[in-house]
Amino acid sequence: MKYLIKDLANISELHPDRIRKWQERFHFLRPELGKNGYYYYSNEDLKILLYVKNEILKGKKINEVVSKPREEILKEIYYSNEFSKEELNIIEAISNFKYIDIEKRLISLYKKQGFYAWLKEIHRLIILTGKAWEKNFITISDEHSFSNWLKANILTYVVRNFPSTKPIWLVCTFPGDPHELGALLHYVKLLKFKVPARYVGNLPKEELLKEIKMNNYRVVSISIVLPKKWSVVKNLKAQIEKFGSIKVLFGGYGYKLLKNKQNQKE
Ligand code: B12
Repeated sequence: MKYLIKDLANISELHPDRIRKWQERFHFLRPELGKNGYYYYSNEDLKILLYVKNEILKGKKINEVVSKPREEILKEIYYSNEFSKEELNIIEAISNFKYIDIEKRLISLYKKQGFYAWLKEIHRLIILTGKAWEKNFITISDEHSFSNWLKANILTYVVRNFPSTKPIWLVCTFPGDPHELGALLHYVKLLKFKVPARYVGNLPKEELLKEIKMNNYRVVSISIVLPKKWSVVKNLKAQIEKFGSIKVLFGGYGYKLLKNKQNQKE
């Protein structure tokens, strides 16, 4: 991934003039000059810039922070115990779009250790990507493209391994919640248990209700990740149950939090 100075400014929330000044004075960034006359910065430049900013926020002087050679700063960032070496390789592959390396690992894991090891590894990749984003090792675009690729990868696996049958079980996310991966993993587990299920991901509420009303689903699984109020969850459940004897199940990270909160209240 290559960045223009305005991208660095947007991500780091530093003024472009300040970044330019630091670059001229301290030389810790090494942009390449493009044929069009623009400077292009690398992922490493971005990481160093964010590191310098954080150190200054902690109270250090810029001269002190950049007195070390660039290579040493990079080493410090990489080996700050946030991630293991193996995790750093994965993160590097994600930020350089080398998904093929990750795909090969997933295929080999599946062949050697089977379905549950494969599923566990995908779960680990999802969480690792989130942490890498939080720690500024990858951008939000990296996280989005990687999770889209993971989604495609999982769905391809489904098409190759499970016969299509008329579904009786619908799997979706809570309307408006873009976190589809948890729902998708839940769906794959259902298929593994030979449940004829359909996955529709994130639908607007009206479309979801229409889908349930028009088909004879016996169970609907709704995955909640983003925080929801109990009343909103109960309301959706009641709206679905009006269509007949349909079992409505909720699950996911946000649902676990909601239930814990509810239990504390009682
Ligand atoms: C991946 C991810 C994303 C990806 C989602 C990609 C995708 N297509 O799914 C992207 C980048 C899009 C994203 C965006 C956002 N995210 Co996000 N994201 C995550 C992350 C890293 C992982 C979530 C996940 O997929 N978990 C893995 C799944 C597999 O776990 P699971 O949900 O528990 O599901 C399992 C079981 O529970 C079960 N299950 C799931 N559903 C169901 C249903 C039923 C019925 C049953 C029985 C079981 C079941 O099966 C699954 C497999 O075992 C988490 C951080 C984290 N470490 O968890 C943040 C996190 C969920 N995100 C968060 C936030 C805030 C956002 C944003 C709002 C951030 C922002 N500021 O922009 C945006 C959403 C913007 C919007 N449009 O609203 C917060 C949520 C905070 C909260 N709930 O309190 C988290 C926790 C990060 C954080 N620490 O703040 N995110």
